[in-house]
Amino acid sequence: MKFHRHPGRRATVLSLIAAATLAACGGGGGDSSGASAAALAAAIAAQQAGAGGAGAGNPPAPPPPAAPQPEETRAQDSRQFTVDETKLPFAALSGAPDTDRWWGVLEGAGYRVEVPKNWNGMLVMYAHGYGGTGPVVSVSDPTIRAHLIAQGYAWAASSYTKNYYDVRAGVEDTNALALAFQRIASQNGRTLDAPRKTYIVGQSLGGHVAAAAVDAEALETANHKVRYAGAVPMCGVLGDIELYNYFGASQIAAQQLAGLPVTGWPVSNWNDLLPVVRNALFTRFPSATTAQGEKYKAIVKNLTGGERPMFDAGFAGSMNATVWGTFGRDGTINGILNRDGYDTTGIVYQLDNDPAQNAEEITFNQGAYRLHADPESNRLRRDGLRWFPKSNARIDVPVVTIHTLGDVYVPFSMEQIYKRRADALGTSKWLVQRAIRGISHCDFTTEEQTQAFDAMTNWEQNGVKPAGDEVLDAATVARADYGCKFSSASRGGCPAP
Ligand SMILES: [Ca+2]
Repeated sequence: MKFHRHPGRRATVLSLIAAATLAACGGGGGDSSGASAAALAAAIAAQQAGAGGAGAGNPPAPPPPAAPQPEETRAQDSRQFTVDETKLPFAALSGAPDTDRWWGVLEGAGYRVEVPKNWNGMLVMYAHGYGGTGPVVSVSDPTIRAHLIAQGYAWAASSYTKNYYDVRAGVEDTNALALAFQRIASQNGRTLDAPRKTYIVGQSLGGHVAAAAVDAEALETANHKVRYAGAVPMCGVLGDIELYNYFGASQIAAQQLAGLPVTGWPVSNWNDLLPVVRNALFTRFPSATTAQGEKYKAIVKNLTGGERPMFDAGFAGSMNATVWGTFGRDGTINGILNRDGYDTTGIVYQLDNDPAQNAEEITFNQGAYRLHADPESNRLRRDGLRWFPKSNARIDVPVVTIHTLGDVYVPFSMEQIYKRRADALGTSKWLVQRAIRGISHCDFTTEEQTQAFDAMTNWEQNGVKPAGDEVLDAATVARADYGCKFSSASRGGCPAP
């Protein structure tokens, strides 16, 4: 049992002070100057150690480690968030097994923990979705809470210390809570063993947190390190920055089809252009399109996963408006990055379902304004995870994902991108993906979620690899019954099994 798992916090404070000093001097904290400064410090330390003289029989003291080169800061670092502690207490579920329920604040994040009296020795961390940009952070209970405690699992959920799209905070604060599990139990008068296994499940941004938390890169770079035994990212942002590339590409396509092509980024007068672009593409937004709007719809279909069931309803629904709500922004993801992170250089716009490029598509692609991410925008950091953590698919534990087909906000293409990454790394044997016939974002039934969780745990505990869906074969994904295998029967629309 360790009570002192907080070295990262003190280091961060020191880094901020040092970074502020550097910024005042106009220094940017580049890698090369950092390396030379560290070398100089080491040389001075070695010289001092030598000058001090080693006593007879004593080996010379090793030089003290050089101070870490401070990182630059960004808008997100100076934003203040608070926990509303009156919202932390939570009640037992009626009809559920008897549990202990604890809540509090850990390192600036609110948390809830629930442990069955008859605990099975395993812990499930729940990572919540995007919490908006407000100043108060909130805890959410797992969507499969009843199932978890019925099975004897303990669960814990962090509010994260920060709102905005801060997956770095999500991973660090969720991991910090997992590491504090025994201590929290002890403080509440219950002595527990360390969890035999710790899993992580999450939705949307929390799906990104879950995928990033089981990635080898998190074990290498996070300040709070947790070795998870398995993960269930649901409706997750599994393509990390590719989600934002899709948002940028969508705005560029919409403007070009409306005859108001993007000529610079960000589009500072987007609010003026919005009604014109929208009216050029929709007779009723977002459910009825013009002829140009049909082309936009085809482009979005192909950017979000290709021809597939539920897409039409998803495009006509509120998630399309949510995507349009991101238009007009710059490439910093609201201050999560300092420099442009959007990149559309790899985007191929398709006006039809044929992967080949016809003459109209060639012209469209040649005319499309291209966003180029600054290579420094999301580089590895010296003080923890990347600002926009990667879901590289560098995995060696079971990962079972679910994703709705009609979601155009965090689209099904996230699953395809993640699968391609796993294929390229040879890690696909650890990945099972399930298509769900929902039309919105995260609109799963409880059954679809509990089945995915049970599939992952049965795989991890008993070696029984579960079935999943093929996500990359276009003909398979386009089938009318695609997604029927793992969608609840209550949804209807599928042939009887
Ligand atoms: Ca084509």
